[in-house]
Amino acid sequence: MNAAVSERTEQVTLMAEELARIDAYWRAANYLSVGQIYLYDNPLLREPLAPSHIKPRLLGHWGTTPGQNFIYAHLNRIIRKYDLDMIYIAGPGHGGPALVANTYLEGTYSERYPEVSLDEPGVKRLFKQFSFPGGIPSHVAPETPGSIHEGGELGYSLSHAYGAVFDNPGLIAACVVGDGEAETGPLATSWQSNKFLNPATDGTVLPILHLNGYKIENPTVLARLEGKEIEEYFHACGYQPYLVAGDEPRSMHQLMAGTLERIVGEVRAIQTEARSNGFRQRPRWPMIIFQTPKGWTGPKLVDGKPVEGTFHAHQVPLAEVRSNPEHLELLEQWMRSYRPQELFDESGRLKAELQSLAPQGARRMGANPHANGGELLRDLRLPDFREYAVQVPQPGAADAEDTRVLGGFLRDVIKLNRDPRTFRLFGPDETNSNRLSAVYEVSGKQWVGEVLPTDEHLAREGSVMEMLSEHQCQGWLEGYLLTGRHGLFNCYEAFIHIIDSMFNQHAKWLKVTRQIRWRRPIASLNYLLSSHVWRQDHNGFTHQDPGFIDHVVNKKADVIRVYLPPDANCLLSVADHCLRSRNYVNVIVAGKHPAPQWLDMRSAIRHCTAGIGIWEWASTDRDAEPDLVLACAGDVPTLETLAAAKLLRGYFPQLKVRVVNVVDLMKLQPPSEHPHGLPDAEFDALFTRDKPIIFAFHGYPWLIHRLTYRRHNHENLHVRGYKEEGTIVGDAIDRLPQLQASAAYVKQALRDKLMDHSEYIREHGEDMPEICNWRWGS
Ligand SMILES: Cc1ncc(C[n+]2csc(CCOP(=O)(O)OP(=O)(O)O)c2C)c(N)n1
Ligand SMILES: [Mg+2]
Repeated sequence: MNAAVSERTEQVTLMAEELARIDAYWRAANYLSVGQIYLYDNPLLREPLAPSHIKPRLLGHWGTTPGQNFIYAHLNRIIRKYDLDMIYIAGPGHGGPALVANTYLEGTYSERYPEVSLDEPGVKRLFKQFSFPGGIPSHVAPETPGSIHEGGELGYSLSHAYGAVFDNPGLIAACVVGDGEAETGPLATSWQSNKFLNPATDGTVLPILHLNGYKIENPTVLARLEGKEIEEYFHACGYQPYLVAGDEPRSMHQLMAGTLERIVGEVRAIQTEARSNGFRQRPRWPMIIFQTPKGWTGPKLVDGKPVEGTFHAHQVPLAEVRSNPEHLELLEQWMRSYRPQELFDESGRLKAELQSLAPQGARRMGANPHANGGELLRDLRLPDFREYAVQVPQPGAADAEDTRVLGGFLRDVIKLNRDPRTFRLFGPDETNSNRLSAVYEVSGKQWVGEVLPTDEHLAREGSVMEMLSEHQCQGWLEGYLLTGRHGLFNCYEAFIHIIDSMFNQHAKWLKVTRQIRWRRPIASLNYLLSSHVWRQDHNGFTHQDPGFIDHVVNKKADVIRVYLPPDANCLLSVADHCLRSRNYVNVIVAGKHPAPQWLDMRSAIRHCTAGIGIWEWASTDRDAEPDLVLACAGDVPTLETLAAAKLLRGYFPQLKVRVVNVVDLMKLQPPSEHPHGLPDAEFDALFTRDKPIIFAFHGYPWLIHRLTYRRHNHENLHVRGYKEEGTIVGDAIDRLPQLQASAAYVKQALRDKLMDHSEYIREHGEDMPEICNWRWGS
């Protein structure tokens, strides 16, 4: 890249003394970073380096680290100067040593972990623990003070940053984006977040593209753009890019300091304008293209090969320090090049004149409460969900669209939590399609791009966030939750798979934070999956996949919950519960089509509180042992099960059938596996120890087997899942020997009915009237 991206004046921002101090601070961070990667002992190099001072296994990523240390030191300066409320998001989270070093230098690390003290034994401990058994991860992690972003899986930094600043007008999220990271799909789309950021009511993101030229062993696409392409690219994305490029520390300090001053001025001007005169137009937010050598200040040549400024600097530039004296010598030279004796005092503590470069108290990026969102979290103000109840005088006597009913509740959740706004609804352009449109009665979709008169429900400021990127919705929501707010992601069931991996990472984050005492619980990540698999025939095969539940259930039981409310009142009860919960991922699967309603609100609350139960009104085994258990989970399987129960009643009046409905899927697991699990005795009481069970399930059948394989009656369990051929009644007959004699006629009638039905559908394009108009009570 050779274009100067934005005109730069050669001004002097830093006086010589300040420049020397900020450079020393940077050197201290670099020294502590290299120490973490290599040293087991002799942390301040008080004696010549020997192989015994080196860790047996060398791990860590040097390449990104010096650049991030440089950025952090300069952000500290600008925070202090302008009293900024800023958090730091490390996209290349493999630069763990940088964040650990900086939070240690500013004092937050030792506050969180007193054993890593601010003296020589503390430095030794800091080094040893890094990527060491029983120590800390090599990446920025939940353990790292000041982080809301793991960064191990690249791609989500900028979405997290934007999520963090929505409705946080005073906050700036400085977000370092790796130039390799920038090639991922999620990151590439996240530049567009600026089309959704309101300068009056939201905070700011300062993207800093870390253009160090390389990934693991390839150049990066952005680093090899030509001419003005990179400038034009970011300009077209709506930013004002500033280039900070070079490798000579003195001029780079001046350039970075000057650029940051200018950017703070621009951000303030944008915000003041929008906050005093109202929103006029989408601002052109500044960003930095930070072009420095990968592994800057590290070894230039190793074994005759260039390292600094090449992909060879990505991880551990000197790999054989213990066995190769030349490498050991190079490491010692490298570490001494930072002149540790000028940086740390006799006790091993950062010298006082350098300590004063860090911001104070909660302004330190490692101590900013936004990065430990639970500290700021307040309960939502929730309306009484009972007031949205569908009147159900008898089971099946009313019809409703479940998600539309929920929409009324969510509308009022939005209304009650608008000032300040602490709740947002996210979705990839499906909020209306998922029938949550009542929310638009009180709030629009936030959008700061051009608006045409024919557009609907767009607003400069609103609680609904829609962009056609599941990654973006997920990333925004995570950032919003991690900074102490609440939200819900509504999505088509089939396409939620797109963020499988992001879900994994968030679930891992939650799991780890449970073990970290200073991390306060955050609001749960709530998914509402609608437009589900059973009602997508018109959209076709692409829109059908219930496998997200299987994926979610793979995760640690203490962080995941899966709910399949069978009707609207149950959905209301479940949603209310999920919005109150903390530190979970809640998956709710619900229908949006008109469907019979089964439970009045009182019964729904009882049923959902228990999570599983017998539906007495649908069962015929009251005064005797059941011959058969019909179980169901999911709205359509519930409907099919009830239809089967009714048919069986007609065909075999003497048969004792028990209907069990499952709302909380985790009830099926033993309590040793999941805290919601039913004790074995209760499970046996519901499902019997020896009677056939036919379980109609929303998703793939093997999930139910997986959850119940340790239960007593598992060998009698037959699960009918998604896309199963045949009928529940047919299955029942096959499993009840006492019916065999009379069953042949019934089976034949069923077979004929199925044939008539498929013929009818092919002819008319919809179900037969007797199916459409079927009612439980009639
Ligand atoms: C999604 C994802 N794919 C692959 C990797 C493996 N990986 C770790 S670091 C890295 C290179 C990152 O390059 P860049 O973002 O430019 O960071 P930097 O150069 O600052 O180290 C890759 C591919 C990953 N962590 N995440
Ligand atoms: Mg890179």
